Amino acid sequence: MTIEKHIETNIAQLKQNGFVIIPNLIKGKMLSDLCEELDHHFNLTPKSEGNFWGLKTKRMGRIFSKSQQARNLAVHPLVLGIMNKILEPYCERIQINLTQAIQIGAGEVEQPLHRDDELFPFPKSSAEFMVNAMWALDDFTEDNGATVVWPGSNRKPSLREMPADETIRATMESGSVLIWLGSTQHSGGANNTTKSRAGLTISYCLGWLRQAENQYLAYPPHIAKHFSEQLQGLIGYKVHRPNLGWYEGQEPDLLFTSTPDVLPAQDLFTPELEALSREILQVRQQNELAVN
Ligand SMILES: O=C(O)CCC(=O)C(=O)O
Ligand SMILES: [Fe+2]
Repeated sequence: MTIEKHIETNIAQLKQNGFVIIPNLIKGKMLSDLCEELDHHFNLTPKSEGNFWGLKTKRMGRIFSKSQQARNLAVHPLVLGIMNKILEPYCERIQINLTQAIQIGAGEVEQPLHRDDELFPFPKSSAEFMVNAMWALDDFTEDNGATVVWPGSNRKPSLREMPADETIRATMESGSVLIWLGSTQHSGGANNTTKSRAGLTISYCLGWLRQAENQYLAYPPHIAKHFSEQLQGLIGYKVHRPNLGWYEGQEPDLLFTSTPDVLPAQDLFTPELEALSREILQVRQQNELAVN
């Protein structure tokens, strides 16, 4: 199957059910390196505070600084292809909303039901604002905290109590990825085993929204300059055209090289807007010529 076909098939399921599981997308050394990198940091991280985050759960951000493999996952062609297809109708470029590695500890209770797009105070609409990918670092099982998902809740108008008989546990093997829409109701599952369950969330959103995790503080220029150009753009070091997110009227990625103190502001338009503004100027010049 071509990657385009793969993307289409997964999107059809996402739109219908609000989530999709892609089994065993990474394996071998890539998976073991990812787990090793994140394990090291989980061991240093205290448990989170608050009932939403979970009192027996560890959560950590700034993942692209903590794991080289996570940088590769963020631009995985199939996952990024799905994110782009869902979000691009509503923006000029998509961006990273947050990274969070989540280790649900033994005995943790089920997280409160929620939609992730409640972050953005906007009525539920046919547009999607964000989409999440949860990479399983451990096997996700019925008992150890596999994400609880309410299939089809993305198409339901308003939040209501999640009926237990309508929910499923997103069980999957380590190396698989669960993708769910920001409009899908879900929660981190209860962990009724004696071992923790770890997953890595990489969340994407429309390029004109405020990011949940402040990407410029997480990865200031001296750190982000070591990332791939594609990842730099996703973090936000590229203007969302027209004219959103510039530095001194220029593309912010100029900060990765030495920068003169004084810079000219540039139009950072889409090609369509560029053409329109040229056209407006031409018409004005022609009118002036006609008058003179
Ligand atoms: O850990 C999970 O399975 C999901 C967590 C979640 O939904 C959240 O923290 O927003
Ligand atoms: Fe969530």
